[in-house]
Amino acid sequence: MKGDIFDYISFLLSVVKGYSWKVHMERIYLDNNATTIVDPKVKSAMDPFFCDMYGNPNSLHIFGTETHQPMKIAYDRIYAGIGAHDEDDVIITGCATESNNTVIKGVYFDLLRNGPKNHVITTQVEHPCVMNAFRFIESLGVDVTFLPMNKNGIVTAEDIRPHIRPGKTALVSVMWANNETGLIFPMKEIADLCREHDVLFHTDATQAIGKIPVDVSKIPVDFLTFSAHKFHGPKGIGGLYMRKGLKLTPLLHGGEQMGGIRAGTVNVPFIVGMGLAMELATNALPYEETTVRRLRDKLEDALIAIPDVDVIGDRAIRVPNTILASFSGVEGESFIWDLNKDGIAASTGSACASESLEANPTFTAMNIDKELAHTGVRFSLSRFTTEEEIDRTIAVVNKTVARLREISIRY
Ligand code: C6P
Repeated sequence: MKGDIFDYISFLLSVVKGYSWKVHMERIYLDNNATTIVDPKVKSAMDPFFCDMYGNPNSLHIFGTETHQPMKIAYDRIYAGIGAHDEDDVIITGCATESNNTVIKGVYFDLLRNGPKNHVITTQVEHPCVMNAFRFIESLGVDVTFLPMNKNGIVTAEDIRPHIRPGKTALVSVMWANNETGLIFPMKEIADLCREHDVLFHTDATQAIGKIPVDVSKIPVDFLTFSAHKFHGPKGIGGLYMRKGLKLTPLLHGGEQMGGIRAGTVNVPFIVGMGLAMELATNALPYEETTVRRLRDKLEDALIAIPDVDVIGDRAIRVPNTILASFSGVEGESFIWDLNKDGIAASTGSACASESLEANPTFTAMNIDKELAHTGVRFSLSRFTTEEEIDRTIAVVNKTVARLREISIRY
């Protein structure tokens, strides 16, 4: 009861605070690698499937069958967005986390648990949903190689090659683009290397889709995973691409949905939303490459003009929207907090590690000084970011860094 009253008072305070803040300040969202705004066109396209066309597509009556055509359009858009062939499979899941777990645990059950193969390779900068799934299968007896980054902050095929154990390595898993640095890994050469050695190749493309072209007809990956909310679709829906002929033991057993690989009633509104979001994101790639990149570079140039600020990774091999910078003497959390007070949302790195006080693991994997690792801040733009927002961010960042350095004992 007492708790309820406190909850209620704090709710009222937050409403009042939030309201006055909104009245006085334009908010600027530069945390698009954590999640993105749903494109209003996507939201409108989803709307009819909540209260009008709400049937279960597996039902035989009109309520079910009227969802088939919109679902087909959505599937076509998803297949086209990643260059999938009709005979490949795209399994719809709840998020990239689920897709990645399905691949890693599926490969464990199918190839590693009883077979002669007992080894997999991944990197030290994968998202926790990949990293922890690998740690889990490691605890079950699989040998997992976690590769460190080279001097450019990535791993190449040549870095991977010596670790492949003929007849023993079942899977290589390397993300397409890193969520914190934005660095792009050389997919084509890694995929070719895996082919050459008859090793399955999985890539987590969550941060690549909508930022750079992702085309599985040109790059022979076996499994590719993604999440709609990273490209202006809704949260709570993702996908798993599987090359033609591949099968996986499912994570969720149940009905025959998704060919039995992912049971559970199909989420029609979200599939429709993800389909349109994928199409819009693919169509907007030239805009990402020009305008978003120009705005990102403008912000980046302003950051590196501040003394003792470094940006991680060569911008030529980064997705066009991301900057991870270290600000010597400025503790990352304090910086984020001050930006937030000025209405600017950035992050110290991956949103799901935001409560950890450990040094950023990506910095650690890149061998960056421990002290600097606590000063990392990620700015991630989107096609909804405006020039005015970037100009205001530059002014606020300059003011904030100067203020925090004045009171810093480390600078
Ligand atoms: N990264 C970030 O702030 P879900 O939550 O399942 O939709 O996506 C997980 C995920 C998987 N792979 C990569 C490369 C990701 O970046 C993410 C989400 C966010 O960096 C939230 S932790």
